[in-house]
Amino acid sequence: MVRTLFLALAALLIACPATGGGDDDDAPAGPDCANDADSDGLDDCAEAELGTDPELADSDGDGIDDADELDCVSDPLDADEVCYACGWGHNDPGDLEATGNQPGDVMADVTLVDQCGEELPLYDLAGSYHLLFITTAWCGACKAEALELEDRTERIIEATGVDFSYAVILFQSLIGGAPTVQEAADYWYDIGSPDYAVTSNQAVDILEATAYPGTPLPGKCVISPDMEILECRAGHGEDDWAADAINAHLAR
Ligand SMILES: [Ca+2]
Ligand SMILES: [Ca+2]
Ligand SMILES: [Ca+2]
Ligand SMILES: [Ca+2]
Repeated sequence: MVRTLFLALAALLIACPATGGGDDDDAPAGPDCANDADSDGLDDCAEAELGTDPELADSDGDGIDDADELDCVSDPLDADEVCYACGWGHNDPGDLEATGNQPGDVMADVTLVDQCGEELPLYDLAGSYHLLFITTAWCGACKAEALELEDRTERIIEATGVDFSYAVILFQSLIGGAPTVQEAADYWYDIGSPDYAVTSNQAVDILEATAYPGTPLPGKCVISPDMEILECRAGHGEDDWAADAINAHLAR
């Protein structure tokens, strides 16, 4: 939905004249592309195209102005959708359907809670490649490996040329039960406050959603921009194979 809005806005900005009205006196009066009546950062012409209220800065009344919602990839016409505190986009295209948990399948939209304490449906990671680093809060060796993930990110981007990120998913707490919100935040801090998502999967359904059986730790699954599982592996080690999996997907 939001991506559609972005495309509409981009097309609009190309199509819109710099000033409204034009030279044709017979043309009906339309929105004024040079005017931003509600001072929300979107001109009246853009608001007409998007369907937002040109007289109201916050069309859906969720506390965030229309232009700010577009900037953070959030729907300005859905009061239930606001900017993520951690800055993710609401990237779920809305048309993905889970098909299974094996390579080649579109995986299920499991619910995560990020390091900012907010729910992050997995499908909001759509639009770019990810390696899901699936582990537990108690696995110290996994946490030591996670310290390397930012460096590995750079190498994988260099080897593939695509937008790529890790996402850490905890499926057990320090004492082996379901992970807590605070444990994801603590884990994120302990591994150097990286830019990528560090999450808890409190429903512990990530293991059903992928081919990774939960042992040995950590599990690793490479996911396409359309949430297709490309490959899963288990255990410690370098992740150069992830770049190979992405390049194989690109070559299809
Ligand atoms: Ca406006
Ligand atoms: Ca508005
Ligand atoms: Ca709003
Ligand atoms: Ca909204």
